[in-house]
Amino acid sequence: MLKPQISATRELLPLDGLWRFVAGDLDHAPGSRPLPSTLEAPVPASYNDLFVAPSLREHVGWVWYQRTVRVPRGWANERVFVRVDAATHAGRVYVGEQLVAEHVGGYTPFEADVTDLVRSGDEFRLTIGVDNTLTNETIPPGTVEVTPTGARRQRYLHDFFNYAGLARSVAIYSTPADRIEDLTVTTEIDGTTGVVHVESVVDGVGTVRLHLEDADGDVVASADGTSADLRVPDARLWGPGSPNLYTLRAVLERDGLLADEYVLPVGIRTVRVDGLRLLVNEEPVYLTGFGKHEDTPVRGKGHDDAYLVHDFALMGWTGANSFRTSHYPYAEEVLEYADRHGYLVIDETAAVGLNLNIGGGIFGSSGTATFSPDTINDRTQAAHAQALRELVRRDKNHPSVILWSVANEPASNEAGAREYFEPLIALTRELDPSRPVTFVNLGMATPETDRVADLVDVICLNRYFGWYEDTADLASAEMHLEDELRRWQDRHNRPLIVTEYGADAVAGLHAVHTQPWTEEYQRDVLDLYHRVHDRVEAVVGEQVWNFADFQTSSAIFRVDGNKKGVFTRDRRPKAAAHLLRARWTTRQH
Ligand code: GCB
Repeated sequence: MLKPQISATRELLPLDGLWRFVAGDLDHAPGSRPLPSTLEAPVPASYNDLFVAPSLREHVGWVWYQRTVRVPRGWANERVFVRVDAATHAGRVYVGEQLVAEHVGGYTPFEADVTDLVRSGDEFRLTIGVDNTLTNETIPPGTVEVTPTGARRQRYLHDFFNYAGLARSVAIYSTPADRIEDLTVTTEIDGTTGVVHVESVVDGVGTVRLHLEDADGDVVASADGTSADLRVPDARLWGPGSPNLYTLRAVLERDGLLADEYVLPVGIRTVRVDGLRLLVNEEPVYLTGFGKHEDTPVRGKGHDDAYLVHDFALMGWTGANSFRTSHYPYAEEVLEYADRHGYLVIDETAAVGLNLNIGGGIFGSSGTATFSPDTINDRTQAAHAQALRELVRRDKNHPSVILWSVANEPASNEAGAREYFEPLIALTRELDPSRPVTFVNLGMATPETDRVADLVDVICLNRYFGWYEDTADLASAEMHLEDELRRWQDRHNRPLIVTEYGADAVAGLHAVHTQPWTEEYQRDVLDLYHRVHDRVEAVVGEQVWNFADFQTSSAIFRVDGNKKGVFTRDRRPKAAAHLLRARWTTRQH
């Protein structure tokens, strides 16, 4: 699904800014009249932390956004689309009273062709409903319970606040009647020649002509057709720290005239697994970096270019070369930035919390089977498959994305896990045979009890020795970590990435003794992992949990959120950040 853009033939009108806003069910048909409220909410932003009323922060169900939109005068002969980059977790779009789009899944875009409903130069009322409800059959899952006082309360199994609303941009855009609907780019390297394979989907009539330009704007290769190879002699490869990008100019010609143009950055690179190694451009890579969150004060999960740039600046300062989009697909702007700045990305679906025997990283057995007709079931699996399709459809052209993560910490040790995951992993490979696939394993599923790991190319492990286990006993933590990593290596003989390791630390809390929650303790936990990573051959990456402190649901083991950030929520470094910088800026990868 191509991101809207301004090109020689396309226009884009962002609708970011303040929208009228109301929470709750409407007593009239959506879109039929102005919203009955004086509240206004910014787009993009989660709505939860904007206001002071607890009922809005903890709201369960639908909220409504509305504004008027004037269609640019010059769009008379164009097709017009409404595009929503994300509505968390379900969205409905109305043009006037007409329902034009419905979508489930909170972190991937959707759109509607509204050409027949709007007129260039005229205004229309745009209303978007957003539902934050999570059930056993959504990705991520959750359950709505009724409290003793009769209030509805959303429960969920993931350890981050259930921020909701329109956290990414909304826009209308135009395309010509004949248009390029989709482009799929894959790359290979043949000696010193880069081969760029482009599959185009055309909606309408015309001939596709492709031109690849280098950074100076010179055309280095051209080809025609909906399935074409562009060969680039002496290609400058895209890689970690060397973000060489070409520009693919895809043109649709009809009767010798320009019908449509779409411009796409292209990085020529390969990625594959070879034994214990993860290879990018046939060179072994070692990932350093973080599991992150889209999380900032006030905005919640709202995309913000200032935080985008600052977070990457801080990651660069630590020497990180990678991150995981834990635990959902991030805004496309994040991946575009990673492409331009040479970061390696593990791209994850929102399948987090498929585990009824863990909550917020805390082990505990509810005794309920995770995979069963009443819990995580066939319909959850169907929603999960759709989440994978939409992830790959959106992110397939980003060179920064080197690994698809199917899920975070499912109950991969429980009965039914293999039956649930085997088709999903196969689907991911079918959707994109060009990238390796992973899932992120949790500590309860050991090499001996896990039922899924042999199905993936790279095994990602979240481990909390020194925090949830071996608390305040770092010598045992080091021994147990090494022992377990070696068991994974021996059993599966494939690359391991430690995608989570860390400890909570309250910034400013210090101690000379081994004292959990202090900055020194957090630093020492990371340090012990590093010693072990360096001793175990199969470990090809380390991503600390987390880049920054983030908000969670309220719990007695959370202090205004999760404090495992090496930066505070306002992005100030804790002692651990300096440790990472010392290691990652000097380490030979
Ligand atoms: C985990 C989860 C992550 C939590 C983390 C923790 O294993 O993947 O979402 O935030 O543990 O801090 O408990």
